[in-house]
Amino acid sequence: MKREILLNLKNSPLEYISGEHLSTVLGVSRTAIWKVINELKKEGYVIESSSKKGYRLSSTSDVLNSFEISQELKTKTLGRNIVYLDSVDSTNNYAKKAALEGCEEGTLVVADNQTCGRGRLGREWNSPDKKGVWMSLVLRPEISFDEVQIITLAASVAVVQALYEVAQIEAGIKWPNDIIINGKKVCGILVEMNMEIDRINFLVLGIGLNVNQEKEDFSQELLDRAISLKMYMDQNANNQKILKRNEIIATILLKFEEIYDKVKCRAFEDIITEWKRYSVTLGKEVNITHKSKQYRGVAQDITKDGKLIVKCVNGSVIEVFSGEVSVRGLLGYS
Ligand code: BT5
Repeated sequence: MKREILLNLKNSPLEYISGEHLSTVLGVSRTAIWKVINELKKEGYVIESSSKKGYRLSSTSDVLNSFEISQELKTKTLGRNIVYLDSVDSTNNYAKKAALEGCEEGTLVVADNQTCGRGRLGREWNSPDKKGVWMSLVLRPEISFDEVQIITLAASVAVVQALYEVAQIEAGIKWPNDIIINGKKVCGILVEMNMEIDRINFLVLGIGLNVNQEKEDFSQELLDRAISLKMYMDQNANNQKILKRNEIIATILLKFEEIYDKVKCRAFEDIITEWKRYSVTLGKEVNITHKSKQYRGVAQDITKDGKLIVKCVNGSVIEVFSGEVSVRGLLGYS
């Protein structure tokens, strides 16, 4: 009954619906309706109540759950099996276990809160409650170990395109896995794999996207290099769209599905071409840290399997693999 009440409220976003109308349509008492409305409020839905007019769902509700995501979803396979969790250590950890137990490709694990969100190389990923999109997708592509990087590139392109579609935000990609707005990181991508000697069993594609954080939600250290969509939109008075995490997730999945089809038919060049359109790294001077050694040079290109080609100041040209390095622009973070 909860879903029916929600759908009724959603279908008339501008008008109040009376308790009496709901009780007639659903064949239950007004008290039963009132109880369900209170449950929905507890789940985070903002519902305006008026004793005379009834109930109205506020457009500011940003509630994340499987139902909300599937309402928005337009994909064929990705996200058709959704695991929603209030809180989890890491959605990547959960997705890995689900994959080991044989869950279907495209299974989506999404959480409001991560207590141990992870970045690359054992770094921490700050994932405060209800402030962002913390999600992982289980993938079973037929690619080799050497080609895994294409998934990070494909996901980066999908996120950039989704941000434009949802909020007309023009983001860029900092190699290998950061999405940048105004020179600050709004999203990070972590691809982890499970493999045997000669083949990949599955990949877990983790995406962490800052959505609702205010400045105060970041530590001083992160504030210098991180931003949320809300912070960006608050700075741009002409862009005041209300952000809904489920809509953002559904759009990322749709964009990723389009580009993942290219992975499946091995059209890697197309993905690289798209990636280059959004790159903020190519042509820039970069500092590369690899096993505590520093290299300085200009990022020239990426190889078709996603390695960054850097011409070093000493004239040598090196190819760097994402797992090994940290890349910094010479002027600040990006
Ligand atoms: C990443 O690592 O950027 C990959 C982040 C992936 C997070 C997702 S959330 C869902 C899934 N479940 C997980 O447990 N992880 C994935 P890396 O390139 O190593 O960047 C990590 C660095 O980014 C940290 O050392 C901080 O400097 C910075 N950082 C941490 N939290 C951040 C945040 N919320 N926004 C921006 N920067 C952040």
